[in-house]
Amino acid sequence: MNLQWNPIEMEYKEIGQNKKTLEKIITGESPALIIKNFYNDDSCKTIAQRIEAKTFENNQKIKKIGVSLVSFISRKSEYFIQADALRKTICELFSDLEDPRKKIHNALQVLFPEKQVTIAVENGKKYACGVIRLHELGDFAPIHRDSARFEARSFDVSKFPIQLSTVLYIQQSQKGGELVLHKKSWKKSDEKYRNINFGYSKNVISDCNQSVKIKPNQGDLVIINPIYYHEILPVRANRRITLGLFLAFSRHGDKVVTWS
Ligand SMILES: O=C(O)CCC(=O)C(=O)O
Repeated sequence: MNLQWNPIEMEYKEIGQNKKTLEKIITGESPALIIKNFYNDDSCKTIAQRIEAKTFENNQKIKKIGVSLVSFISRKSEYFIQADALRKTICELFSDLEDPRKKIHNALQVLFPEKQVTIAVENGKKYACGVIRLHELGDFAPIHRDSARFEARSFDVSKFPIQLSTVLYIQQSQKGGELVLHKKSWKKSDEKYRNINFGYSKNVISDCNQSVKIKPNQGDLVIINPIYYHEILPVRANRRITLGLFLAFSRHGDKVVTWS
């Protein structure tokens, strides 16, 4: 039996030959699927420069561009208003470039040929599509898990039993900022370990005997099962920039829906 818990790596051009691989991420047999060279390096640099310019324009630190559902758990109508309000801002970052969100949708369509992949819609309202997260020097994300099924019960996306997370690395920090994946999935009784602000105390993984640290390159796309605990180690050099998008589906349903 293979006791190693290692990520699976493949080149972007190979995804069509590896449709079954995602199953290993869903079941937790493997911690992550890393699709190497998914998005063009020069386009990543252009997006990073546009974000840099934006920060100066605003003359303030921005940690996020776009809308993330988790910030609107109890403010559903506000979520949809903000999702619409920020669509243009996100689109502008990708103007004249291949839209990485479309590329992610196309890749998912290859991985789920029997389903239709679309941005989630609820009562005619479109969910947000993609959130850009900036981690500056010293920033980190504590141990956490993502579960719309548990956290976002008033939203339709919570009805899908299987949720995955895609992360595109637009800029990688030269030092630190690794993603650590723990081989332990969330259960309700873990809520006692929850931090007041965000994430969980280290005690939540005290019975976890396998963790893996990954540091994908700029342009790589990573797919994880976010019900498994994960964390981002402190950034020790330049800014780390990612684009995140969730997807969810049911085994026998005909749809894969995405949102952020
Ligand atoms: O940025 C990463 O590497 C992982 C993102 C993450 O922790 C999350 O989306 O919950």
